[in-house]
Amino acid sequence: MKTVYSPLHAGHAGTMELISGAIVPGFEKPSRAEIIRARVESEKLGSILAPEPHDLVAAKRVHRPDYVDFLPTVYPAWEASGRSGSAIPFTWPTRGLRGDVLPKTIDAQLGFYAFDGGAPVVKGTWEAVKSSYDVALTAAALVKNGERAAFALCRPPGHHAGDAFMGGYCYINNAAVVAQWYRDQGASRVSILDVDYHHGNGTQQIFYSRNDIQVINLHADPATEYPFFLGHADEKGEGVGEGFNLNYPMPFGTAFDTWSVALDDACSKLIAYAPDAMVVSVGVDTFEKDPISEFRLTSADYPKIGRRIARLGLPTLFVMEGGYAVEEIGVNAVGVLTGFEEGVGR
Ligand code: OKP
Ligand code: ZN
Repeated sequence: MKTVYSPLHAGHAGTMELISGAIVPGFEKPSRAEIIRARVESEKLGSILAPEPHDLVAAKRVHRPDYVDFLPTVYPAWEASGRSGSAIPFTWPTRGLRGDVLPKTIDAQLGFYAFDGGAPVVKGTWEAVKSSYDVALTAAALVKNGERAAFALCRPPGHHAGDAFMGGYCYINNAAVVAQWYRDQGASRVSILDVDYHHGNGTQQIFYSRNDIQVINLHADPATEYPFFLGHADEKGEGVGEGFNLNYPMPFGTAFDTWSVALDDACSKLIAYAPDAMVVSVGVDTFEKDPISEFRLTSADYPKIGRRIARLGLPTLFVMEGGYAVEEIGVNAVGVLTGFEEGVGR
């Protein structure tokens, strides 16, 4: 399959994050995408294409327009207020506070448009976020135009970003953008299968009251894992969307024997929905050696995930999300894709 990749991701670099009571270099770093790209080449997965530039119309189909317009202004406003490095919020409009009045200073606006302090903005962030969005839409067009599958090597990731908030390394929700884009291009139904270790709270929130986009998440139980405040099994969608959101929370220590049972069940629900196309939010932070995660998948398991997804027989767009064991991220992410190709071939 073809891969779409942009070097512009690399400007989103030198980020800092708060974890375990300390400010440390960000785990979501440029080498992640470079190692995956190198593995795509060495495994001869297929050609690597540059993205076509897109306007922000498709982003505004899933995100609030004021949020999308805010993103490119963040770093200039941060610099204009005399700061450098990582722009990070420290106050959020939680229960009991006003979430409906846009404040006037950049620090406050960052909190207004975020659900946590985990999406730092540095000088090159917007250009990287925009390139990640272009990568996703360009890869989606490949599938729309007849490719069985394509790989959007997105960085930064997107699945924690909701209609009007960033967080958890995410700014624009690439998977949500392309699912909506497929609908706008004429697909009747689209499924999003999110296999990242973390619950894709942004994707769930964006489509929660929709029956034309099915959202399925396999992830660590939010009772004990980030993003903590969404992703429970009883969240099934609302209104006409009821029954079209499916969550499979699993405990720390989950290995492929248990995880794959959830995947099989998810696949049966996906087939029953009969979508015209599917989007896979592919994170490989379920890996046993991931530095911020607690599942126990091995490198040998990732091709099995790809083979299982291939058996669904659907036009498939893989959108890169998480994975922080940088040394093995290429083997694991591309393992899903080569497994898929094997599954298609048989
Ligand atoms: C993104 B993706 C706060 C520590 C919390 C955030 C993890 C985001 C994961 N700085 N960690 O789903 O792989
Ligand atoms: Zn993750």
